[in-house]
Amino acid sequence: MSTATIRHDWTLKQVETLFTQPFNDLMFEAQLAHRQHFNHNEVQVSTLLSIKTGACPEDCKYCPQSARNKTGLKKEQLLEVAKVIEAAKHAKSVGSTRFCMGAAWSNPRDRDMPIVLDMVREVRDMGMETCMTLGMLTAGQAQELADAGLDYYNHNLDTSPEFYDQIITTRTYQDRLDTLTYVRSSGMKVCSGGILGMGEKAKDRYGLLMALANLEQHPDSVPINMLVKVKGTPLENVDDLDSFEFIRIIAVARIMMPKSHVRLSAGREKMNEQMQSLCFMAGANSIFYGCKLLTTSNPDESSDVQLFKKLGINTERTRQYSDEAFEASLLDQVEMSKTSDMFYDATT
Ligand code: SAM
Ligand code: DTB
Ligand code: SF4
Repeated sequence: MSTATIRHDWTLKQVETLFTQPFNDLMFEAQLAHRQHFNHNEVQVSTLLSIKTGACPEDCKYCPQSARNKTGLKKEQLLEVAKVIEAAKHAKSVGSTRFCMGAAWSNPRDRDMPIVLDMVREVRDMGMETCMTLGMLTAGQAQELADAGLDYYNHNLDTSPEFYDQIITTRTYQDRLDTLTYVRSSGMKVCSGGILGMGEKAKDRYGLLMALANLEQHPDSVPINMLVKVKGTPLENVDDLDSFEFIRIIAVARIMMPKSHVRLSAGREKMNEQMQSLCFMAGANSIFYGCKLLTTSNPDESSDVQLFKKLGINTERTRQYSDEAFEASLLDQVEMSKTSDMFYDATT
């Protein structure tokens, strides 16, 4: 089987065969696929901001922001646009190229839309790529976001269709697929992945990857989260997933969706440098960068910069904006490198 073929007809058996082969063979196959489509020493970096925190009506069992989970999280209304811009400026100044704004909503209400659309326009005008995750969308809302210039919409399938109702009951798998259809039809790029380590079986992990890879078009970006176990959520005491199972899933995702960015997402704080490096070898080529995810912590920028330096990894630059915007952002990064040992390779 050619390693980097774009396919949408994966069967469970085929995914299992990929997954269960000897580790070195799997890693080799994933590297071949990765090198066919990407600069394998480049990682894309995105920074997250929670623009509306907590009190979410959905019942996602993993989530610290569900109103049903007593996690002691301080809730916050939708942030002012100025606060969002301040955070985006900081993210840009430390070398991030994409700013992802997340809201603890089932779906945005019509009265929220003008505010989030302003956020999109202003962050975009700063020369950063934009991403939002606001819950389910209507076709009309997806089009409004696309028209405002939103580059990516994140909406995860989270797990397999079979395991899904043990994790969320307040909306269906089909609801999620519908939102992904609206996002794709609006012209935005799709970011969709899931969470591992929620007590699912191996076949559920294969099922998640099948559901993603068998979409009409692969998601452009595939976040693979390791569950962050938050006290007060129903999953706080679930057993840890073996690290090699996680790395193998990254490798299988890389092979099944060879042209997509695979993001090593939540859970990096609990992973040592060696584990993260194996994930990059397996084909992960994107991370969340910055000391906070939405409500939980993430490794700080300097430890990521140090790890990238050890591995000879550069951050991927934004290619879609004008040379002027890119030069400005590059200058920011070079300036940073003088003061904080930032590693960006200005020659690439
Ligand atoms: N409320 C919107 C939604 O669910 O579509 C957007 C924000 S929600 C927090 C985005 C994603 O974060 C979820 O789909 C889930 O995959 C991930 N997530 C939430 N809590 C997590 C946790 N404790 N560990 C890992 N990933 C988590
Ligand atoms: C995704 O797949 N992971 C991010 C982002 N998309 C929005 C969120 C992770 C959240 C982890 C728990 C928290 O910080 O609240
Ligand atoms: Fe709400 Fe999103 Fe958390 Fe589910 S994952 S409870 S929808 S914020």
